Amino acid sequence: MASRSVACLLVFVYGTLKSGQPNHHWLTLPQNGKSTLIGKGKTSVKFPLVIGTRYNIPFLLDKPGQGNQIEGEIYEVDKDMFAKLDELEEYPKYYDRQQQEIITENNETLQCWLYLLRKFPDRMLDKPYLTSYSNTSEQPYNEKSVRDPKITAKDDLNY
Ligand code: PCA
Repeated sequence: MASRSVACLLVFVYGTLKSGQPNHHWLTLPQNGKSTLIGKGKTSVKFPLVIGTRYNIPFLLDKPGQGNQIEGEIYEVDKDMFAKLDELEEYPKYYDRQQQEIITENNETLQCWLYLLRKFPDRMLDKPYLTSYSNTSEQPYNEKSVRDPKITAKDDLNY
């Protein structure tokens, strides 16, 4: 009998991909693939979530145990959408990703992919630790299209 596997990709978003945030359109554009909102969730492990660089980018830093349990949204995506998210987050050059336990509003635990920074300057850990990200006019997120092309992402991290 032929075996059949149904790929189920769960992604936890905590930053600009959340609904109402500046990159949410990536998740809803039909050409990018499919995505279905499963619901809200939070990381089971604490992480530092900071806003950094001259462009006010939200970063979950790979320092488990430090910071807060991070609130976000869980999406089921297809392979095409997952590839698009990797493109947006410039995985693996910029953001890395890993699977983490996410606690749903029903207190279920799901293994979801999330994007995080593995390499970052130490002083990023000195910034305020958020629980839940949202874009604000005091610290407006700068989309890629408005960033200075002469400044590399790596240089920007050291800003
Ligand atoms: N986009 C991804 C990672 C950080 C960001 O701004 C997200 O929303 O989860």
